Amino acid sequence: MPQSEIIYDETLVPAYTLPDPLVGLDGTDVTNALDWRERRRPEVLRLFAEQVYGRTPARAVAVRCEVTDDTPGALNGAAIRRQVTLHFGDATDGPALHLLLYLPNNATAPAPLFLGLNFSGNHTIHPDPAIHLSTAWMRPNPDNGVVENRATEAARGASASRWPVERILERGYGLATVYCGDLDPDFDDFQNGVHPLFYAPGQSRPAADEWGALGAWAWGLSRTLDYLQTDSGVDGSRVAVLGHSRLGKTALWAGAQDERFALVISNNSGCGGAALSRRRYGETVERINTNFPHWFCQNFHRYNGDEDALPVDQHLLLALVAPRPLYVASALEDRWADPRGEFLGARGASPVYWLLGMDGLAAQEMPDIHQPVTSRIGYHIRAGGHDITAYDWERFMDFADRQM
Ligand code: GTR
Repeated sequence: MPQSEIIYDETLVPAYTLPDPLVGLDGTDVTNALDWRERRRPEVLRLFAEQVYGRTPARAVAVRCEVTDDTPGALNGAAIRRQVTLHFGDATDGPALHLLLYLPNNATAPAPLFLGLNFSGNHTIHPDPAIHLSTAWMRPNPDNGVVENRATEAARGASASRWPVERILERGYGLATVYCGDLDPDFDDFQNGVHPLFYAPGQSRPAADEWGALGAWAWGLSRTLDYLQTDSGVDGSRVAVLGHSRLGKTALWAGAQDERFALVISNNSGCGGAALSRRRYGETVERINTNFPHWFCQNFHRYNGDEDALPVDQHLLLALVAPRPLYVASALEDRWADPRGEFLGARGASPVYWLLGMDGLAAQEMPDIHQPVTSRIGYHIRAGGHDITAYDWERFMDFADRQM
């Protein structure tokens, strides 16, 4: 069936009814915090697991942490740099996740920090020559110094504009990052990364309700947090998880499942992230499942062109963060990610925050550009396109100063 035209006109957004966060599947109202916590929250979490992202395996695997670098006075004295490899499973050649951590050098107490996945390896976030050059599979990208699926020295610092490391340290935060491809290379196969660690004998792909790539990436964020909570330089009770675009969808799913994350930040996460699927504005469920068949679980493909049949919508994903602080950031020209749908997703999560005694998103209408809203659910829309910029980071840090 041919896909319909891309909707970029608000008047063409179809009428829709969102699932009520405070009405259970059985039709009964959720009237108090305990009922949300013990009944509706687990139900919503299960629906996202079974129908959208796929279930995350409950079984623990062995994790061995190997510190490969521990350098005070890095970045001209601004940082302590640590690099730690997390080896998963018992095999010596099993999957490994490489963590890069910068902490303020002059900290007098364990630092709060931001944790985010990166798209192309730790060495792309800063030109610091001591960052280990990733040897993992990369999508070929001549502009990013990736030749034949491998990073080259030319890739160092290629994404530095997205990671204002010195500024983060100056504001008293640490930064931790890992490459998503260490957990699952971003293509449709499921033969590498962490999925095979959890296969039953004879299994070679996740079942219809089991995790896709986003699920594995989110799992890796939680394993990274396991490590961070053991690092004496880190305040493990103040770790914010953030991500841009596909990695913003992932940050939301990680923050929804793992309540140890103290703050959850979505940057331009769009379809399958903060944006409401039922609006069908810009990227739709069918388009995302067609272009990226491995991101979500197979069950999610049932909703291609049939968003109204979803038992959830993305406001409910955001509601799973409650009562913790949540920040949603949009960009004006990023129409593919549906900025208005992201705002409405955030607003739609508010009733759960109210029930839990918090303000939700303190804006009825979408604010103008560069007018951040800083209630318990924060929101801004900035000028420009699909990216994560210094402006976004400053707002995230302002919000963390206030809410975390
Ligand atoms: C796009 C995709 C978006 C977003 C983006 C990204 O191609 O359609 O959902 O995830 O990639 O991750 O940069």
